[in-house]
Amino acid sequence: MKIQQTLVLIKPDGLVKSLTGNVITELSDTELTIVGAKVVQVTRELAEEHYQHLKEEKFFNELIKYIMGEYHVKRVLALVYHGENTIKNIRKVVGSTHPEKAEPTTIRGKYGRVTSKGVFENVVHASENEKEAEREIKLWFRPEELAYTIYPTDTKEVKKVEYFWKS
Ligand code: DAT
Ligand code: MG
Repeated sequence: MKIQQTLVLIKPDGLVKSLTGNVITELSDTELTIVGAKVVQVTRELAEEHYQHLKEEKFFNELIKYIMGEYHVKRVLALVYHGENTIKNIRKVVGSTHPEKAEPTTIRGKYGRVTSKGVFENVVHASENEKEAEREIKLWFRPEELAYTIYPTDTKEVKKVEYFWKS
């Protein structure tokens, strides 16, 4: 058994369809722990970096528009799950990439669809392997945003502007 962390994104179609509760419930069957969670407005830069391995695909532009929320709502919910064999366990509950080919009982099988433009609205993202999980978690989260991290961290002094609520 291997302790791993994995990045899960509830994509804009999942949020607009109010599927957050359903997705988290399905994922809680894996008995893994959430160690990070935040709502993110995805910039083009973040989207292109996240999906860099698909840059040459003909569906890349549509994919970037979809994850940036141009078809639904401009936010995603980013989560980091922690536990034994997290990557495989989560991918199993999430299902195959193509929603129509995903097992009907998986998240993508239940809630996903393919649009007439050919966009796979597959509700969630989940990291594929350990290397990708590490790359993605470090792309989406800062170390202090995680309750626990398995990757080494470092510190340095920085001059910082802090925001406060106006009184
Ligand atoms: P996964 O999200 O299952 O890891 P992936 O990394 O291969 O799959 O692709 C990332 C996303 O790109 C995927 O969730 C949906 C989209 N995608 C993949 N293949 C596609 C295709 N043939 N047509 C349209 N969109 C596709
Ligand atoms: Mg992938």
